[in-house]
Amino acid sequence: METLKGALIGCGFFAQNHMHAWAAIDGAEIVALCDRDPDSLKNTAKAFDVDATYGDVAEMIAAERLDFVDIATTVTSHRPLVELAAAAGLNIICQKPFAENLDDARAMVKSAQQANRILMVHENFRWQSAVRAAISAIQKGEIGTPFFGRVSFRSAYDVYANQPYLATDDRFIIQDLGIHILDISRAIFGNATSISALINRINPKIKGEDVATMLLNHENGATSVVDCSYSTKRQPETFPETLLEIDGDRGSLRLEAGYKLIVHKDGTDQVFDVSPPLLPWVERPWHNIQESVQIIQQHFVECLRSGTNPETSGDDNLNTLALVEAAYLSAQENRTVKLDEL
Ligand code: NAD
Ligand code: 89V
Repeated sequence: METLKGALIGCGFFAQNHMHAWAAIDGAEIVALCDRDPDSLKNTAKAFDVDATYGDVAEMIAAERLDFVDIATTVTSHRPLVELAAAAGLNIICQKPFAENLDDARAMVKSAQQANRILMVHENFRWQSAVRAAISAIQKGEIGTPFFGRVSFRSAYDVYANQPYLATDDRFIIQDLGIHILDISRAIFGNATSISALINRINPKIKGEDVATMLLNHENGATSVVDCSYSTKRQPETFPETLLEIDGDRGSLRLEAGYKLIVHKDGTDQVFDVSPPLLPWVERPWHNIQESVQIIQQHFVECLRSGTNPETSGDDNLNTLALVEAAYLSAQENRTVKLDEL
């Protein structure tokens, strides 16, 4: 089988993880890099031994024979880059947040559909092995039908050091991190019909909100609370773990700090260590997220090979993005927002 050829667009902080993961994945290779910043481009090309480098995406697409592009730029560039790649007949994996707003996201999905190409969002938190273990226990019916969940991410880790835009953008925690946690809630309970959100800014040095508490009503009647904070000083510092408490009609499940999964059923607890493996290229505490990058990119390659729609496709991600938009609207207008308003 021929190796799929891809190009990375955006060689910044997080793209280094993409490159390590691509190097570990069979059946696909990154043959070209693009970044507007010459230093990032040069350093990434050197670190991963890629010869073909470009400062302009259109030039790269015209010059290279590619099967896919991996878009690892920040959100403002996602729509033009996705549309350019789709128009060139390329498959696309695009980082989250997928788009700045729902109209852009819908247009991006349409562009890939019209080109008959696969468009996947790099929505990787639901692919973390610990989260996946919890989701699969629930899907296997271990706790019966889930009716309540708390999906929680609370930390005071200094995320601004590596990603300075998180401190200066108007929107912060829901758009950057809450988007993952809302997506995990969707992976467990399915789509939501309404959301109520409260937001706060505790850290005076940043522009956006760093605390969000959201209440979701799901189509299947379940309720979930999705709570996120980057101003929670605690021991142990759990960055970047998502903690879960899920109640079902036959039992309950908890994913606790330290990747401890507890399934309670028939009156007893079963305890599992679901710590992510330490891949050769990862670094604590990011190893959890880094492993999920490799898993999601592997899923993308499998979808390209089989021609199937990815689990976290652009189309699917419209529902996660809608929750983000609805949460901001809810917080702004201090009311419950129905998803069908958007
Ligand atoms: P970054 O600013 O470090 O890197 C982005 C790079 O893209 C920069 O080098 C910039 O020069 C380049 N770029 C921007 N527009 C371009 C264009 N049109 N053409 C070519 N190059 C362009 O950003 P980052 O922190 O690496 O974040 C990138 C994305 O990854 C963001 O959307 C962020 O939310 C996401 N992210 C995801 C995770 C995750 O777990 N899924 C974690 C961290 C960051
Ligand atoms: O995963 C992310 O999207 C990152 C972080 C973990 C810092 O929130 O931006």
